[in-house]
Amino acid sequence: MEKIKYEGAESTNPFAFRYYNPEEVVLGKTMKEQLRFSVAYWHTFTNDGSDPFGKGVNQRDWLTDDPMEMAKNRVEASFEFFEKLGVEYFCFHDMDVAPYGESLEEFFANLDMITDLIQEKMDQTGIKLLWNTADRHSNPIYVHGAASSSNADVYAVSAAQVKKGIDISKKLGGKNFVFWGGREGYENLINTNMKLEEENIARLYHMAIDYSNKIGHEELVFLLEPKPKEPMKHQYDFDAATSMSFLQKYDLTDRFKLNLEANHATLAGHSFEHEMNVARNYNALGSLDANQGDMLLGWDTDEFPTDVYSVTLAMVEFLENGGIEPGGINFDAKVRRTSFEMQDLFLAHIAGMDTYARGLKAAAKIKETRFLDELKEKRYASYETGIGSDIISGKADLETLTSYALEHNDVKNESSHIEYIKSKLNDYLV
Ligand code: XLS
Ligand code: NI
Ligand code: NI
Repeated sequence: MEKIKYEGAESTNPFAFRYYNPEEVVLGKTMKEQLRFSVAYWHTFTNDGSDPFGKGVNQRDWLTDDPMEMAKNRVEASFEFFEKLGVEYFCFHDMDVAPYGESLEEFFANLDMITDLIQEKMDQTGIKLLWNTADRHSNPIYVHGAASSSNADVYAVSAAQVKKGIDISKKLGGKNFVFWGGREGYENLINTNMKLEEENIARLYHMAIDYSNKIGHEELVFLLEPKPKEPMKHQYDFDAATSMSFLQKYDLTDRFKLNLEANHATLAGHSFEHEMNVARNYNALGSLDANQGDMLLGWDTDEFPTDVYSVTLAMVEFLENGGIEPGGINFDAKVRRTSFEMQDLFLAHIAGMDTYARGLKAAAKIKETRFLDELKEKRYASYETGIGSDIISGKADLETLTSYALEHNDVKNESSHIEYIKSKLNDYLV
């Protein structure tokens, strides 16, 4: 595989970008600076393509029987992949990069060895860590959860993994650390003390903040990643709004923001842009897990994003947020089982990157022409003057509003003409 280059929309080379042109300037920044793409280690280098009905199918030339050897092969393969793809960031769970072995101690030693190798590669290539996280869901000890476990010994192991994760983040110069709920939630409320479990999770997050400060890693942004279900029937960090009220309740908003995933939004019955809008309103849009779900399926299919319409609306929120640094756009996405060749890893990432590039450009045009801004200004114009501005400024109360209403009860509403607006929106996409 050669290095993937931008060749323009007319290119028929499948191993070329047709829209993602890293050096092209969009709204004052290059696409590369705006989008900050990241590869997810788990889906790209550890996933074997198996599903509940069949064994792994993925052809990968780093597979061997010796787990440590394989972990090293993966580091080699991954940095070759990042460089050839032209992606500057990557993300991983502790379990993705190093084998657990026989004990927690052995796991930590394996992690030290592998992260030394990763550090070397980072130094050689300039590729950076977007975020890392502790996988506190795949080990069988987490059967009742991790920080929400009914077993305090399990809580301790989970805390040790978080500590190690923060140490690794410091070692590799990570700017963000993700907490995705995993098994933090419940199957049965009848045997669950939800209040205690949520308080314990909050306690762990405070310990994480304290420890990051203690080791001089106080720049680290913690990111909570909402998801409504899967693996648990009910996940505690259901969606952006639920997660923000959790963070506020437990006084965690100073150091925590959200990592929002497109497919998690749709599982929660929201759109990706809805979740981003909620996060923005709390000044808590931290990073994005880019993928898409299948509206006909009810689980986290983690498909590569190819839906330009949805990505454009997400990019509108992204630009409203002034970009996403120090977060990024991480492809938390896996190739379909039928795309089992090595080269599919390139094709899938190219598809996702081109889709985001098109979404970014469409959203930039929407922003430059003030299409949605004007629409909203006009729609809410009644709050600019008169009684509306009294409501906004706090001058109005129930009595003044009542006397106003009695005099103005001949209310006139305006049509939204939403069909015409949606048709105009299509002009930005096609
Ligand atoms: C699972 C999550 C997970 C997080 C990282 O659904 O998306 O992959 O991003 O733990
Ligand atoms: Ni994710
Ligand atoms: Ni997910």
